[in-house]
Amino acid sequence: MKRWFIFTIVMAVFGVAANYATALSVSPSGEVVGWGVTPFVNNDNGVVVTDIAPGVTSYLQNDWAPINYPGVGNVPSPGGRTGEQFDLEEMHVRVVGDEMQFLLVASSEYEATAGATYSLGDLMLNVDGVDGFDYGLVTLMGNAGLTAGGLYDIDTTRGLQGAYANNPTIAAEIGPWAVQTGMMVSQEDIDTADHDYGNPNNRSRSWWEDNTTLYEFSVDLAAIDGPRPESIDFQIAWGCGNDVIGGTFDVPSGGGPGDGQQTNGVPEPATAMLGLIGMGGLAARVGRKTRPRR
Ligand SMILES: [Ca+2]
Ligand SMILES: [Ca+2]
Ligand SMILES: [Ca+2]
Ligand SMILES: [Ca+2]
Repeated sequence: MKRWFIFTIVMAVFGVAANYATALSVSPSGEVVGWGVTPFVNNDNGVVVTDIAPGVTSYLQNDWAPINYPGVGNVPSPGGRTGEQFDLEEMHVRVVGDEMQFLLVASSEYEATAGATYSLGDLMLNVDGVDGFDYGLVTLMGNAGLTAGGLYDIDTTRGLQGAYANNPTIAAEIGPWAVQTGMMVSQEDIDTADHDYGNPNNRSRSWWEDNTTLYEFSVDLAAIDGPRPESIDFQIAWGCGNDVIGGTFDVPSGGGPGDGQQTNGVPEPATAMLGLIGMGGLAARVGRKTRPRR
């Protein structure tokens, strides 16, 4: 018991240190450091895979859109090189301890232009299994004057701007793209990085994956009201509706010594101990990262 406790303390310190080292960076070969993810290595469209990096679920939508846009089909609107500016290309999701992390791969940093300039929306989350987004991670301070990186318990949301606001099919398919009002329940930094991916798929337009922006968003699952969600629907869209990426992520149960105690019916430790145990679990999970998820 005592040895286990010391192990937990050591791993907690290790976990905290690892937690602060989250600045997003990309290796010369294009691998996102700390994620083990190299964008564009898997060229499938509209699929979800778990074999790009251990513990990571990857939603692949490069050069593709889940919406069939008038005149161009399932590509970011309005198609071609302008549409590519709106391409939300990949989302990679994982949970480390109580932190749910999203790695978004996109063509533009917060704003893109097609006639007018439009903003990237917030990361909208449905956590309760009932239709409708419950929380939103605000991605850009300019959207509604809310705090960037803040996780908001949603009161009201914003509908699409621009032409697709008047297309009832597309407006309904995307729904809200940003938080209008709500209560901030936590806040974490948003990290970004840029990388030129050139022509990863040997298509006839090499420059379209240059100037790729990588975003890392973090959500504190402990800040979400109620029991830890078993699955979370997420979505992020441009305010104009020119592309949207989303999916359902199955949240792993905590794992590690903390969860073992709880499932064995041991009385709940004090809040501080929960934090320590969570950190131990985090470090243990990091240590097991070579184990494939499936
Ligand atoms: Ca693309
Ligand atoms: Ca896309
Ligand atoms: Ca909901
Ligand atoms: Ca691109």
